[in-house]
Parts: sequence; C-alpha cells; structure tokens
Amino acid sequence: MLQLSTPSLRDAILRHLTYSFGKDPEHAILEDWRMALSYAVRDRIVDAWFKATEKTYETGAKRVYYLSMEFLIGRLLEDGIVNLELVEEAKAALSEFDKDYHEVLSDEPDAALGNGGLGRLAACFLESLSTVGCPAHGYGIRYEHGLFRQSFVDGRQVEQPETWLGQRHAWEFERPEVRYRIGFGGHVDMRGETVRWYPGEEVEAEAFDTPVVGFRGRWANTLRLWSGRAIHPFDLDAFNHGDYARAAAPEALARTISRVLYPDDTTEQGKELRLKQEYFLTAAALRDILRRFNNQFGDLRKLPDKVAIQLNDTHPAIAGPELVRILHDERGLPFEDAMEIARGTLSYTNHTLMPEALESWGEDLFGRLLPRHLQLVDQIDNAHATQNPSRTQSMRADHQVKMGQLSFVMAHHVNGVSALHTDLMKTTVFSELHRLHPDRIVNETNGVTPRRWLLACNPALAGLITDSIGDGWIDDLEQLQKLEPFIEDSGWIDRYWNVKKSNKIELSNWMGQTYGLHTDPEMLFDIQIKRMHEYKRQHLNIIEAIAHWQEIRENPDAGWTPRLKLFAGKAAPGYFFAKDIIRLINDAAVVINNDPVTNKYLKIAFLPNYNVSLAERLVPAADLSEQISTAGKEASGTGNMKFALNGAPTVGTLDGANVEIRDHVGPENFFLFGMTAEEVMERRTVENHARRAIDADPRLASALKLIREGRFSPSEPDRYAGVVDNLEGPDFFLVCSDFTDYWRAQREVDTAFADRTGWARMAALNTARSGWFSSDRTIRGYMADIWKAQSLLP
Ligand code: KOT
Repeated sequence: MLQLSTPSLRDAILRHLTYSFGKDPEHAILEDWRMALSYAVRDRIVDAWFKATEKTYETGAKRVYYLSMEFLIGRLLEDGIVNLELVEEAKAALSEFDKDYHEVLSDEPDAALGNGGLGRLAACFLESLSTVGCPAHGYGIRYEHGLFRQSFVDGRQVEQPETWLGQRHAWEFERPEVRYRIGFGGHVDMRGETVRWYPGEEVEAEAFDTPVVGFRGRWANTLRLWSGRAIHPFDLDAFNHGDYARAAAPEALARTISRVLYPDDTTEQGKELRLKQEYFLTAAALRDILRRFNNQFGDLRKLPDKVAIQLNDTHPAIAGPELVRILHDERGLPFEDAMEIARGTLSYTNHTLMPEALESWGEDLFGRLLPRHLQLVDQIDNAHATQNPSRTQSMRADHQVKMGQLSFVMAHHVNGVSALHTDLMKTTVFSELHRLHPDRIVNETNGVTPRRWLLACNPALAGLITDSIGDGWIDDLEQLQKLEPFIEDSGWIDRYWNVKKSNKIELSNWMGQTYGLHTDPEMLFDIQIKRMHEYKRQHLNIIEAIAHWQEIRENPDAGWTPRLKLFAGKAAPGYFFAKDIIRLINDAAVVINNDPVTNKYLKIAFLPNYNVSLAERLVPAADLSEQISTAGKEASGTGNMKFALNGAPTVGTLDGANVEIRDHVGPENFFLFGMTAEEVMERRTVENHARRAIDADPRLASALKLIREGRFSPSEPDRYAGVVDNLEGPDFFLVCSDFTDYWRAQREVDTAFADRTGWARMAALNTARSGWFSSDRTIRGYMADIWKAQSLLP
C-alpha cells in the first residue's frame, strides 16, 4: 500500500486551504476553514479505511451489511476528531490561525437523513461496528433533502426544506464507476422453467461513500448511500425542438427518487414513491453485495457463510423476494434453494408494534411497480403455508402484502430492541409466527455510542471520569462501574455537581444568545426531546406543568423547587394532533413565563428545529429525563440511555428500555410512575376511563378546564377543543389515567432535587451504572447471536 508520511494537522489544514480550496488564510471564510480541517482529518481516516478494507479481503471474513432507509448521522467532523484523538491538536492548530475550534465545528450542517430513533440507532451502530472492528457496510439513500427544518410562527410548527448539501460537504466520495440500473413496472415473461422480468422504467443508482472511523482509528467501515440519476440524462431530440422542459424531464424524474426523506416516524404512508425508494435502496445494495461476493468467493451457496444482511425494520423487506429473484430467475438455482440461501443471509429488526406503522402495500400498487416480486411473495407465502399447515395468517390477506410477516418468514433471526418489546412481539403481532418458529425471535437491547454521547458532547464529565478511573471506559463502557466508590466521597461529588452546573450554565448562555431566552442555571433542568407523538405523551408533561403552575399560584411562598421545562421535537407535517400539542406547549409557555407570581419557580420553552446537534447540547445539561410513553408503545427509546449516561435520572414509565435502565441504575435512582403494559391493555377496556380519572383528580380537571376555556389561546378560545375532547373521550394513550401518578412522581422529584448532595449522588449513580447501554455491547450481541461475524481487530 501507498505509504505517505503524515503531516501535522496544522500543515495539512494550510495545505488543503491553499490547494484544495484555493484560499490563503487572510481570505478564507469560516466554511473554508471547516472544509480544510475536515479534509485534514479525512486524510487520516482514509488511511485507516484502506487498511481495514485490505484486512477484510485478506482474511476472507464474513461481512455485515446494514440496510436502512435512515441514517441520522448529524455532524461528522467532531466525530472524526474525537475518534482519532485529535482534539487538542485541532484546537491548537486552529488557534494558530486565530480560529475558534467550536465555531468551526458548528459550521457543519447536520446530515439529517433520518426521522428519529430508528435512524439515530443506525448511525450509532455504524460507529460501533467500526470501533469493535466488525467488517461492515451501511447502505442507505443519499437524500438531497433530509428531515425538514422546523420553525414556529405564532407557536405553530412551520416546515421548510432542509438543504444539507447546500454548503460544501467534506465526507463523501462520489463513485461514478459504481452504478446499477434499477427497474420498475413492465412485465414478466414466463417460458416454462425460465421466468424473466422486463422492467418498463429504469433509473440508475450511483454510489457515494462515507468512511466511518471507529475509536482510536483502529478500523473504518463504509456508509454507501445511493443517489438517483437518469440513464439518458437528456432528451436531445426534445431540446432541438425547443421543448426544454421535456428535454430535462428524464433527469428530474430519476432524481425524484432520492430527493427527499419521508418525514414520518412510526406512521405509515403507503405512497408509491416510498415503495420505489425502498426497492431502489434494496436492489442497489443487493447488486453491490453480490458483485463483491462474486469477486471474492463465487459459489452462491456459500452466501450465508460470508454475508449477513440486517434489515432495519421492514423498509428494506423487499430484499427477501429480490434475493430469491436473483438467485432463482437470474442465476438458475431451484426456488427452494434460493429461499434457503436468502433466509440464511437475512435477518430483520422490528422497531415498533404500533399497528399504523406496520408496513403493508396494496397488491395493485405493489404488482404494478414490482410484478415479479408480487408473484414471488405469493410463492414464498404458499411454501410457508405448506410447510406449516397449522398456520392461519397469510402475508397476503386483504389484497395486501404484509411486510412484517414477509420479513419474519424470510429471516433466520428476528429481533426486538428491548426486553419488554421483544416479549410483546412474541405475544402480540408475531404470536403465530413465534409459535411456528420459536427460536427465531431474539432480543438485542439498543445502545448508544459513548464516543458521541459522552466523550464528545460532555467533555467536562468525560474529563472527570478519565481523571478518576482512566480512559478504558471509552471503548469498554461497563468500566464506569469503577466510579461507584468515588460517589461516597463528598469532594468527588462536588466535582461531579460542578460539571453538571457548568454544562447548565453553558446551555443557559447559549439559549440566551440564540433565542433570547433567559434561564437560571440553578433551576432543575427538566427535558423532553424526541419526535412529537401521542404515545410519547408530551401533552401529559405540559398538562402536569399547567396543574403545577396553578398550585404555585395558589400558594406562591411554599418554597417550590424551581424548574425549567424544555421541549424539542418535530411533528410529521400531516400529524395535526401532534402539531396542536406543539402549539399548546408554546401557548402555555407564553402565559406561564409571563406570570410574575410564578416565573421564578416554573419556566417553559420549546426549542425549535430539534436535531442531533441540539441533542448534543441539551443532554449534558439535563437534570431530569422525561420518558413518559404509554407502557407498551415505545419499543426501546435511546434518548433515555443518553440522559442516564450523562447523569440525568429518569421520570418514566415501565416502557421499552426504561425497564432495563431502572434495573441497572437501581429503582431508588429512577422516578417510576404509571401503569404497566398489561394494566394499560386492561384499562382500555374500562368504560369512560378518562372521565373517571378526571373526576378523581381535581388538579387534572382544572388543568383541562383552563385549556378548554382558552386560558392559553385567548384570541381563539376553542383552539384546543379537539385536544381536550380527545383526552376526555377516547384518550387512547391514557394521559388522564396516568396523570395522578405522574404528578406524584414529579413532586418526589421536587423533594429529591432540594437535597443537592443526594441528587448529585443519584445522578452520578446513573452515570456509573449505564455502561451496559453502549451500542458496542449491542453490536457484539448482534455479531454473536445473529450474524455469526468476527471482529478483525487484534
Ligand atoms: C418508523 C416507521 C415504521 C416502523 C418503525 C419506525 C420507527 C421506530 N422509527 N423509529 N422507531 C424507533 O426506533 C428506535 C430504535 O430502535 C426505538 O428506540 C424507538 O422506541 C422506536 O420508536
């Protein structure tokens, strides 16, 4: 391999500034500096990347492929700097040029190629796959526009297109030589044994590669994103006839496929373009995987020994029929053998049990876009029915194609993302398939990468930890347990508390400068940040705040624990109830923050445009983590883990990974409230459950009354009639039924926070006992239980 000597970071920055961007230091703008630093860092990542690729070929190791419609990677420059341990050198180099490190890092736009938890998990997994040295590729779509930009007008969410590629992007390598034709529609030609699909329309998928470096630069994998382009980009004939719009049409049409990320999280849309995107990603990835396999190994029967393909939810589920189609129709293997090889290669992760999010496609649409695949789905379904005569549920009921069942049948393992969620999979949506295939479902509780979610975002805490126990925790997070003896030491607890305080001051200052929002860092910072959804119950939080505000007004001198309630999160553009909740929070904030009687005790703010970078600012400064979903609805949660790790105890329900967080940190360091998943199912059957709960709790009754009467929307008193009607009526997510216990838990928080040392100990215990929630542990679990893949690190 080419051996070049590594220049100092300072020299590399200057060289790139000069020769890659054609600027001298006097004329360089912030973006030039950011790009020059990025290229200097990227050069070093490329070295690690080449070595990893070479080793994977040499050893003939099994490779892992993670197929996902979303990768919510955020900014990459700090990730690279931190993982290559270049923080001090980068700061020093920039200061030589009189540039501020943080200012340069903040210039990078977030790559928001995902909606929320599912996409962020994929990003944490990529980093952990590299850190543990597992040969892997991520495959996704290079959306031109990621998740929309959110702002508020009169408290209402307004969406604008996001343009992360509007500024220069340092991290991708275009691969014009890696292109595949992806077909849609057309017809199927059946001649005896040979079946051939002749698509009616074709677009080209072009690869863009981003290297993903692991901790200490010991390994780097690839995130390969596909971009749509036309096969014949330009209709010259139309152009020559003066029809310029028609001339450019093929290109515009092809580009549409990778134009924009669907902005829905846990809600299904069933749109044609979405199915096209799913097939586009999957077909391009499979072609690429098989090409690489062919070059190295050849014998398709060995595919399951050399290739593990993980489907991130059902979005790439078409991989099952597509792989069978290639093996059977194109490579001539018998159908049964093709099935067996495909199933030996594929595994599927389920991320939600919510019925509206379980993908299914109408057979008309499906058959029109993918006629051969529809035939194969039927053949797969029939074969499964024959092999399992006691089966009652088909994946082809109601003129639909049910992607969850298809994925299950085509996978050797199916996993849930927390212990509770996995148990519920077995007893609810997949109960029949679980009975037929009792060894197929396994649990892999989610995790988060400690490099981004502690080392990079919370340098003060990371510093204290390393000072106390050394730096082994960074890639062996369970070493945080070694902190426990320090927690007895009051001097150490003071240091821990000062770290939290300095993080809160920093956030306060930033919110002041950015939003003109004035906050007191002495307050309890109570934070709920996540997608807006009824099941996540941001409305439970704001209704409790309104009730609390009333109580403070009635008795202003009772020595209340001062609290700042922060919210952030986006609502899907068509999810009107969720948008109403955003507006209610904003409206309530105006009234409550301007109440001179109460505003030293309670303040509320909804920060706009929640994204990964905003989470990185908020998590280290949190005192309290709100994880208050209706039990049984949040598959896992991963924000909950980030907060616990950064020393914010949880107020939460027994839902998703909250259950395991509570087990790890200890029940005395977790503010539990609410019904269990079982109780939830039972309560729903009780007639008028909401009415009963309201009648039993005057605080809840009066908070709902204030909202209904327009106390927070005086110019439009019935603005929230729909919200209150829902809560007093069906209240499917049991906000009213859980309110009283939530209130109790919040008052326990108030009391506990008043004891500063006691609280600091609780926070520190959350940090010390959260090591299990590293995504390194999760990835090792997938490698051992599902992929049977080995680390290639010494
Ligand atoms: C979205 C659409 C369809 C199916 C599933 C989803 C989905 C699920 N999107 N995000 N999730 C979340 O995934 C996270 C990672 O596993 C979980 O922590 C979280 O609870 C899910 O809601």
